[in-house]
Amino acid sequence: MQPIDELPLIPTPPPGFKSGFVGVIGRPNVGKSTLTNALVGQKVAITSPVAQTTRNRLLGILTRPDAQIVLVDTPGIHKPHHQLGRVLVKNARIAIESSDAIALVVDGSQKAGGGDRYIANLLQKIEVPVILGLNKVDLQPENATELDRTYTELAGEKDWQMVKFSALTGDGVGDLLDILVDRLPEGPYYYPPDLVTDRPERFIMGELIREQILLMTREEVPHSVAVAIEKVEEQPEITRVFASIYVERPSQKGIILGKGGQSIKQIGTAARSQMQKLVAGKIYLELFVKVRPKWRQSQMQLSELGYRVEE
Ligand SMILES: Nc1nc2c(ncn2[C@@H]2O[C@H](COP(=O)(O)OP(=O)(O)O)[C@@H](O)[C@H]2O)c(=O)[nH]1
Ligand SMILES: [Mg+2]
Repeated sequence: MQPIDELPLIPTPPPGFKSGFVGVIGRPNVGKSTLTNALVGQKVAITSPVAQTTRNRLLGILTRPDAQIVLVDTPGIHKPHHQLGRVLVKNARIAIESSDAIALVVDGSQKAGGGDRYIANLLQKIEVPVILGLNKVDLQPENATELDRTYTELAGEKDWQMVKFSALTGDGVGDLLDILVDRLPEGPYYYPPDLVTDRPERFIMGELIREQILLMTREEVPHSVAVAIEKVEEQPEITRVFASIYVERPSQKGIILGKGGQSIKQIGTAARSQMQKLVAGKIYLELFVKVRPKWRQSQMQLSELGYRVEE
């Protein structure tokens, strides 16, 4: 018998196998996380109409017989105002520098703007191939010639390949995938073929709770929220999850709880039904709301809550 440490967890790839890291880059809200999920074929990243939904660099892993693509979903690139914002943008830059290819995602339902050009100029200085991905084509107006031209120009300047798709409907996502595989070098399996993300289940659970808070609360509350999974008790029939929701002010705690606890109940119910897809058996979810003033400004509290600059 083979000793256990020699068992092949990661198989040897067939000849000609392609693999690599693809940085998914773009302004906030253009659909980077939706695209990551669409390519992986499973929800690994949370999405919402609120800017800065994605806070941690997250890998979405897609394996097919001829290739393995490791998608690096990043927070959007923008001008930072907070310590948290600075950590997010710095991590996006690190992702750019360590990629084999870049998918620059833009909102194809609107003309190219200053934010897109700012990122395009950042990318001009790097060596790796860039694919310009026009997302949200399902929202394009009937006659989009003029709109498309603003992007063909942007891509033309830098000699980038351009592709149109909708991450939401899945239309055209296969074309993007083929282009990405085409651009990747030959390489090994970086991760076991059945893995879809590098994040532990606990992290995804916390994110699914945060997603519901983003969807149900408005204005300044979303950015002030962090979720920590305190305890997971796994039993054959049921998984018990205890999570804390951190906010910065007592007024925000009030909003999350809602009248007579109505909002927190709704958040819990919706998050539980999403989490149900992750585990076999039933889920019991208990949420606590806690006030931690200025957690976003404190490097120590940021790292305690799992936000780190990865160097
Ligand atoms: N109509 C439409 N909406 C999309 C599409 N892709 C993403 N969205 C929506 O745009 C919003 C932001 O998406 P998200 O993936 O969180 O953006 P990110 O900040 O770039 O990661 C969400 O409400 C998505 O549902 C698309 O192809 N079509
Ligand atoms: Mg995102």
